[in-house]
Amino acid sequence: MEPVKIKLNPIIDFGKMPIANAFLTKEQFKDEFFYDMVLGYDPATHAIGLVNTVPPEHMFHDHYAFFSGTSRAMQRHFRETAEKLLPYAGKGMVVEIGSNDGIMLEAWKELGVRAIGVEPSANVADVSKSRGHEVIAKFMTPEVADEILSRGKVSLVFGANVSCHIEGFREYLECITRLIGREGAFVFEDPYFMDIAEKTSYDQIYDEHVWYFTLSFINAVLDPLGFHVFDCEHIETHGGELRMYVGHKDTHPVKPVVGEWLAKETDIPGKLELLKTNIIKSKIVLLEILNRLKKEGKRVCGFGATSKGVIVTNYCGIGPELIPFITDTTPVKQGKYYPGVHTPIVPQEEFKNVDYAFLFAWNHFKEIDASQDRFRKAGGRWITHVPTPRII
Ligand code: DWN
Repeated sequence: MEPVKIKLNPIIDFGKMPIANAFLTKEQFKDEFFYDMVLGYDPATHAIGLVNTVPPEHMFHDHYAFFSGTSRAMQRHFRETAEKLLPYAGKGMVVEIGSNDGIMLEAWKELGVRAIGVEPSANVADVSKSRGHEVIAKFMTPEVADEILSRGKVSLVFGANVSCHIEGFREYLECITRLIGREGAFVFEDPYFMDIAEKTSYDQIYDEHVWYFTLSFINAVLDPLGFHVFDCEHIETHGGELRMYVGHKDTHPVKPVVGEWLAKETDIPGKLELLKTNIIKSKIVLLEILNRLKKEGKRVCGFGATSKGVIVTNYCGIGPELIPFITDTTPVKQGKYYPGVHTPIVPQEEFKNVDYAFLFAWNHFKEIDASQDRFRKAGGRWITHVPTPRII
């Protein structure tokens, strides 16, 4: 069968955007890289993705700023996921694409399963290697697939928040289906477009996220390869994701739950149009809130210098005049400036003497709220923009 061809028609134009994980020093302001961020849709395959992509070397390199291990809840999540997927690990190896600092490789190690990480950002891969993990510090290519297969049989390939980053998605799936063959499984979890549309969480749209997945799209790409999604489950991480299980059509019958989720994916063009309208409304209301707090002389800061927050601040035009600083626990982000809007980022220890904190890390709300009792007790209030801008 012919491989799919994807042609994205522009739908939502966000204007110029910086690279979401490119935290800057003052000296770097003048050379900052911007691109036109436009979300597009292909009616033939239901692909939703960025019309203009950024070369991966600009985003994933030896100073990548996101370390998966920064959240306790995510550490727990990966441990529980490894336990859940243990039956798929079989007698072969597990391969994790985008293994970052080794948060999940550690879980496999504890479970006594041989796991190989594939991670192109050298600095995070080094953290993982220093913990004794087997990591190939490269992008996933046919050559890397050969290298892995030369090391042994693969039972399971796993990827969390990485598959949506890969521009050559069809070629990537070709590599993975070669790795797992007819018997193995590929399990991946990424932001689900239906959640983004429902929650107006437009801040999931940025340079690293080339694709916004639906089951309909994944099956369209897999079908000519002889594979399909045979199982899926909705998970709450990162604001709503779909975990999909891929296997060969002859060996993995489709479970009824897949049909149930597919049935929800109706009228994707209509949902994109509604998202477009809701994004504009969200910007207006959020700016009203922040301007009012400023007029009232309230002290406001940002909490969590996330990639997502870069989109909200740049799209809405929220600079240090409305949010003077952002706190974050990641050492490599501290002392730097937020892409595009150049808001200073400070250690979390400096999270004090504020009345309102904008939750850029809204996806970690439960963990953050539980850890910031003092802020709440002192009368502090959170601001969020998901699903609609409001003070909590
Ligand atoms: O897909 C991706 C996701 C999984 O991670 C990548 N493209 C990049 C990254 O996106 P993000 O930056 O939006 O991820 P998070 O997990 O929402 O980032 C949380 C940020 O907040 C980190 O910089 C750590 C920080 N944080 C904090 O300062 N205090 C987090 C917690 C829980 C805290 O208590």
